[in-house]
Amino acid sequence: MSGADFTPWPDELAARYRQLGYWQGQTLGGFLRELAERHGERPAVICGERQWSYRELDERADRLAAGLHGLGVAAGECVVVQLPNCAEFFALCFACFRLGAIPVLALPGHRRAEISSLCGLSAATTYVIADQHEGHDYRQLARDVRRLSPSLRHVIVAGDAAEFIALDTLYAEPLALPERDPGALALLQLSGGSTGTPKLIPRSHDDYLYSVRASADICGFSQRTVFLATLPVAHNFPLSSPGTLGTLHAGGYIVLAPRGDAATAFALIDQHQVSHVALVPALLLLWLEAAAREARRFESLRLIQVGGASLAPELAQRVRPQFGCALQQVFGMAEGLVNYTRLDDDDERCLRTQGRPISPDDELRVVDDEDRDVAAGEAGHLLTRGPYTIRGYFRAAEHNSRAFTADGWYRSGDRVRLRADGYLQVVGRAKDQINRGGEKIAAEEVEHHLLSHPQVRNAALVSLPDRWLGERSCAFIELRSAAGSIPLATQLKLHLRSRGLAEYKIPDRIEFVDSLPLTAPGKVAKQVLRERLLVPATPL
Ligand code: OOB
Repeated sequence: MSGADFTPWPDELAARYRQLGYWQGQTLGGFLRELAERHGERPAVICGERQWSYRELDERADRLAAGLHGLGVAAGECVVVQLPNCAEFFALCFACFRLGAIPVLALPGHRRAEISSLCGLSAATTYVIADQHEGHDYRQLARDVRRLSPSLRHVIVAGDAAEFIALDTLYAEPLALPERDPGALALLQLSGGSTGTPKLIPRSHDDYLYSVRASADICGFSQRTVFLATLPVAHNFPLSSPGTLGTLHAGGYIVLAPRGDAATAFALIDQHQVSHVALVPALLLLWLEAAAREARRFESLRLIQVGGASLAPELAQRVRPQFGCALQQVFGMAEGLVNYTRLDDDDERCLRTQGRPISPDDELRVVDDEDRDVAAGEAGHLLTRGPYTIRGYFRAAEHNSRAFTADGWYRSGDRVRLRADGYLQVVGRAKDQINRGGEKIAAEEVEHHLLSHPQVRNAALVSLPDRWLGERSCAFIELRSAAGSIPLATQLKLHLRSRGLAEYKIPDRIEFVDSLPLTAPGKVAKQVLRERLLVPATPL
């Protein structure tokens, strides 16, 4: 990888992070090797009827690395991984780590628009999918993506491969592969984003593993931890905060849920005596309602972590009475910084704050619109730097000059209050993004797709408060002259789907307006639009 791909930390800080033991000089491939030596036959991953021990996962990673090598996948090449919660996800990611190939962690909900733009940005040579999941046939998606992505050479399928390569046929005799550089790029996470095109987040072995180890310690993960992965495992929260990797680090085991709904999850909790789970607030709400209906007890649960979107204190306070376990709030970002309430925090902190950072070396600033520090305890924009927060997005020099300050602070786009006790409260968001039940939608990306419709003159996507998801999306549309056929809301949605946009990005509501309100510099006044949505509609 060249310097332009991956902005390094300044040398003196890198030296400090090593000296303090945050960066331990281990690769993710080496991490699994060490765990397999320590935990051998203990279970590591449970996926439906299948159970893989640490030794088996380690061996599968070696054999898949050899298979990928045999296909011609080389160190430094990007591999777009779009798998549901299944054991193969782990075998494949660790195979990439050992080979030095870079997994690009796509979400199962992504479709042609997202995957082809990830392939373009990363020049991926390989795309890994499941045959089908939740009624969607990913092989059809792969056919479309392949047409649009000249760099793609291989499509690998877990399950029935059709004309592609079956993942199961790739297991080969292990090879002696060279050790990778722990400071090098290990994986690319997806940014929630606020711009027209997705951004990739380059994480190194050293920095990612630090966040995993430190998170597992903070969250009390141990050999007794049984972690239920309900959110898509490619997401940073269930992957590393402490998530599945933190569970492996602690010597516990992962139970993979194919989906997050209460019926599926509750059955798995009973069956495997699950102790830890990570949820977004929208899922917590569904679980609370289902548990209350069924008057359920959850003897094995020790900790429910909730993060990814704002958690209302009213919801937070229902956790212990309903589930009989502790609640931990998690405020994190795939770019790095993760904050946790601590296991011994009092109720006030657990219910009303979003925790404090992992590391003593996480630096936080809260600033006004001119980057001046606000008075202590006042709300402002959160900027951060630290041992596991990136210094720049992948191949995005121009965007980096806006998303980071000249001295390397990441502009999170979140508005927070930093309390005297060091705890953060998230009070809002300045970035142009909709947080739909934890799924992030970059407004500009959807607006660009809407503008591609011949009848749309201007479009603005804003958030709409929602009891179940926290926020939904509403598109305000200004049409071109009445000449020609006027599209209906459903036609605009069809238009977006035909462009291959993920379903969660399709606007929940569409409002046609004569003209969009503008601010003085001529930008759409989104605050005015959001306020309009709060005024009850006048009956006709
Ligand atoms: C997590 O990561 P991303 O990259 O999907 O999204 C990050 C953004 C944050 O900048 C913030 O806007 C929002 O999601 N967010 C929260 C929150 N946790 C994340 N907003 C309010 N309250 C919270 N507790 O979402 C993520 C990554 C690692 C751990 C946990 C979440």
